Amino acid sequence: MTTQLNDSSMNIAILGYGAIGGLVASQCHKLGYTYQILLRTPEELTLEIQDIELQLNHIQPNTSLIDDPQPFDLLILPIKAYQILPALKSIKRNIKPYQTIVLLHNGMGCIEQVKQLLPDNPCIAATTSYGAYKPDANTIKQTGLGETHLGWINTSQSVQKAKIETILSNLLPPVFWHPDISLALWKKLTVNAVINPLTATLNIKNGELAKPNYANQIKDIITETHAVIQSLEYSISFDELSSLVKNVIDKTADNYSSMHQDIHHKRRTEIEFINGYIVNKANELGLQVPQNEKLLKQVQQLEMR
Ligand code: KPL
Repeated sequence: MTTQLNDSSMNIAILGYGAIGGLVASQCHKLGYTYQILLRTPEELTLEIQDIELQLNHIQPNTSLIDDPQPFDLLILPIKAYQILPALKSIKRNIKPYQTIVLLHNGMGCIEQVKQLLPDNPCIAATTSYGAYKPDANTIKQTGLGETHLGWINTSQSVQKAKIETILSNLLPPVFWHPDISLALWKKLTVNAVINPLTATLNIKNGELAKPNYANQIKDIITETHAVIQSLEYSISFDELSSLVKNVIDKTADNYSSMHQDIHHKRRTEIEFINGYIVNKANELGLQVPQNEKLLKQVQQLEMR
């Protein structure tokens, strides 16, 4: 169930219109929220969004330049992990301390950097399992319903927490709010650490990973990641992580992972923020993660080709 927000006092800015950004914009449109898409170059946009029931929606969102945004209260960043810091640096002079930043990306490693750059801003980290892709620049196809996990990673007394939580809860439902988002991020990281590099290096759809010939490699990646998570004292069992990964493989069987698509389209991947993050954490903790290291190198080699 969604809650209509009948006042327009909250302005939402969405950075770019990637697949998830497009879904967020479409939902803002449906709910009558005041929103804008921030762009690097001026553009009049028409987006075609095909929802999970194959229904087509056309939206013409307000747009503004990233250097000259219209006023906003909430800035959502549904972009690649490696784009977060450069984007926030380029928009920093237009960011006021009362504006809430929402990080919505695959991988880990950005939170500390964002906190350093914008120490006074309220900030939320989110992770979603919604599936979507863009067959061309202005078309977004939703491939799966997911769920979204969110948690405040920086807060201030002045921020209108309840209002912001209501808005975000309506955008990619169902949502789960966590007092500490870290474990939810680690769970999604484990899923991505298995599915993304394997599908990218083997050039297969997610569902292929259910075949028995990949079972040992998957088990090794999860074992390594689980050891890192345990060393950080987050409580989750190996079996829970394994069934989470298996569930996502089954639910997204017909999808190409985002990393597969990035390699296919010769784009940079998020490998440094996924398996690379696990390798860095393991090094800090004195743990060995050879499978994660191997996949990191293999994907980096594919990126260089
Ligand atoms: O998040 C994903 C991705 O492709 O990046 C998964 C969950 C693996 C779905 O494809």
